Amino acid sequence: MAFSDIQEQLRAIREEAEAQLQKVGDKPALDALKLKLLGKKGDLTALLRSMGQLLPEERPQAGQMINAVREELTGKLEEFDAKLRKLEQERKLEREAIDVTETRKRTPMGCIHPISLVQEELMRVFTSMGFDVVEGPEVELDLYNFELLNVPKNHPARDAQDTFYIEDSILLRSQTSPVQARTMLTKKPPIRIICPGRVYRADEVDATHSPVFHQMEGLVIDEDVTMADLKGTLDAFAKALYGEDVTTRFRPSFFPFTEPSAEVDLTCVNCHGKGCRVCKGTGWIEVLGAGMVNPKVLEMCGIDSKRYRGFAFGLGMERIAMLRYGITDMRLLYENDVRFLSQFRDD
Ligand code: 2NM
Repeated sequence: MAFSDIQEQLRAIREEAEAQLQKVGDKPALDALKLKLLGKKGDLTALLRSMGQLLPEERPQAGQMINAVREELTGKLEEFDAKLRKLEQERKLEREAIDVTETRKRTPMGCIHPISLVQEELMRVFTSMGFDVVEGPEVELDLYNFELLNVPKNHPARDAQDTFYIEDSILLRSQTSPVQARTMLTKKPPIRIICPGRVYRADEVDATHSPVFHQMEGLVIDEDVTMADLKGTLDAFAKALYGEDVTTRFRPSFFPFTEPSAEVDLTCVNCHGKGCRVCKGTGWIEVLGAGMVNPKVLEMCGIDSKRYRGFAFGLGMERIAMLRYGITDMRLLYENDVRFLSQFRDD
């Protein structure tokens, strides 16, 4: 081994390195080349070991030359490594690119059930008049559903033919008034509440009946509350819901929990009173029951009937929804056919 051999081999290593580097396409190939050139068992290390065969005075210069090549190659490999990393980063950005202007199919949105729409609107109208919304249990005691509301023991409504009993004195509420009885027992007047919710009656399903339906009942108790306040409240409600030309008509009726009692008609919202098929030519449609709370009910619920009186009313939300949206069969409200429900979207 002569000095010129070292020179020749260094030239060959550099040439080989240059050629191999051209072929490197990824990090593993680069690492392999690095090992081959600069590793412990690599070409340059082997050359360094062979220096023992040189004359002692040749060794320092040969060592310098080998180290210079090592540095040069190290630099080149590092440069190439940086280039590879930059390339990989660019590829990654390209792969992950998101076109923010791309238009996509819209996610189908649900919509609000017509009964919920009606409940929301009724709550909006009555809360704006100062009523609070109160809810209560659907599984009730006979005490709150009937007894405290002055419904006598022999009344047909209490019959298992009409009401779902769970046990002797436990039932599915047939109206939302038990919530009002509970409120009277626990709160001091003045009371101004509406109670919306689900109620249960043993009815066969048809176009106008369902064993489960939705009511909203209202109750006002204060000193000096009169039938005129009831009439004014329901008139305001009718106008808020259907417009200024709609009013109410009271017809005498009977409920055990109110005295006097009335059935309340609204100006037909379809023909505005002229007479049509919806109102059967009368110009009026029955929508509410109402009356002055029976003093017996006030007393049983712990309210002094000498000092306080009250009015109450109740309506079926299905009926309001059917009138509002021109639905002629109540079953549509419970079948949850998307073709029906999707007509009530408000977007
Ligand atoms: C109606 C009709 C008339 C009513 C009465 C009461 C209570 F709890 F105060 F006695 N709540 N709701 C009432 C009165 C309900 O629904 C047709």
